Amino acid sequence: MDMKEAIERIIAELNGLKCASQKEVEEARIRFLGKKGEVTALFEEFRAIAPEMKREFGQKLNELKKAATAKIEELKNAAEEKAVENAPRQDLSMPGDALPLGSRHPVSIVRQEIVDIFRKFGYDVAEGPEIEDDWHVFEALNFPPNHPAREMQDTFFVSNGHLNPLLLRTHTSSVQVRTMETHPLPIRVICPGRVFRNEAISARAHCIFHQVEGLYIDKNVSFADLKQAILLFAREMFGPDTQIRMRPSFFPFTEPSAEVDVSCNICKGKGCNICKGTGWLEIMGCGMVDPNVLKASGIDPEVYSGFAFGMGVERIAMLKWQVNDLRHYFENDLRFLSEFATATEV
Ligand code: 2NM
Repeated sequence: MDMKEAIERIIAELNGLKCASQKEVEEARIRFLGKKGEVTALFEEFRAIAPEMKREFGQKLNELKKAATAKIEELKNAAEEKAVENAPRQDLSMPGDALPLGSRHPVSIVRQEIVDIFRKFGYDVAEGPEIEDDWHVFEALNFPPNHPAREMQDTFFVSNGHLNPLLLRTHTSSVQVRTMETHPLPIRVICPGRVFRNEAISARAHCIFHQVEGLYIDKNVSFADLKQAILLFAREMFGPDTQIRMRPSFFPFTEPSAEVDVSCNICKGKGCNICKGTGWLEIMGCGMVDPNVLKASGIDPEVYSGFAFGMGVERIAMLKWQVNDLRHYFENDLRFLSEFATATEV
């Protein structure tokens, strides 16, 4: 067949070419323009034709290749559009992918649990400033002038060289002083909050941690009331079989003072490595509010008495989940924090 005829035949075929699918377009491309395709074959033949014909056919062949490429491209686009049109429709009413929600921090979970228990007992929540003065943190709480907590190495001072320096509260008792100064009696408050102490960071101590302190002042409040309140709290927090015991202790703001232990809920009192073989876990300090503290806030200790207690939230959280290093609570490692995610929060 001569080349002219072949070119015309291919042009006619290309003009009439129809493809029903992307697959058919690809087959047509291979048929005309592939390595062994018809157009490619003509280029092979072209090498052998007489030199005086090269000019004419060279031009024609180039045009043919251009036309074939354009046609295949056109068919390819059309088939692609059709494929998209025929693809199964997206259901635009489907709900989107849920964004991953964070979860509550374990310290927040435990603080809320403690607060909820005392709210159930009728306590109100009181909050106050983290930056305080000497009066509300020490003086009104019966700390003697030379008490070590008042030293630079124990307390963070915000300003220095002033007559009345500002400092970061070392306990939330300062909030209770503010409550006693302003609130009508009787008082029943719970004070959750962040506190600051200049301590070396270790598995058991941190310079920032969280406390919940409680205060109850009325006529005829006794140590028996304190014991009962703490026993009820311990059973709500650690389970109905929980026992408590009190050991004599000392705090400047209470007299008498005690340290409270709960029976170890891991070994049921038999002794394990959490309770160090003792069967008991220390959870808080407490005592009867010192008459000097009541007086400093304008409450008559001849008429009123009260009890107070304080606990470290991180410490309770460590007992609850058997976490052996306090520093986990401050590192914000998601592998740790996501352990505490509840089903609805994941
Ligand atoms: C504790 C232990 C014992 C306490 C005392 C007071 C206040 F303001 F009434 F004097 N608030 N909190 C207290 C007593 C705190 O924490 C270990």
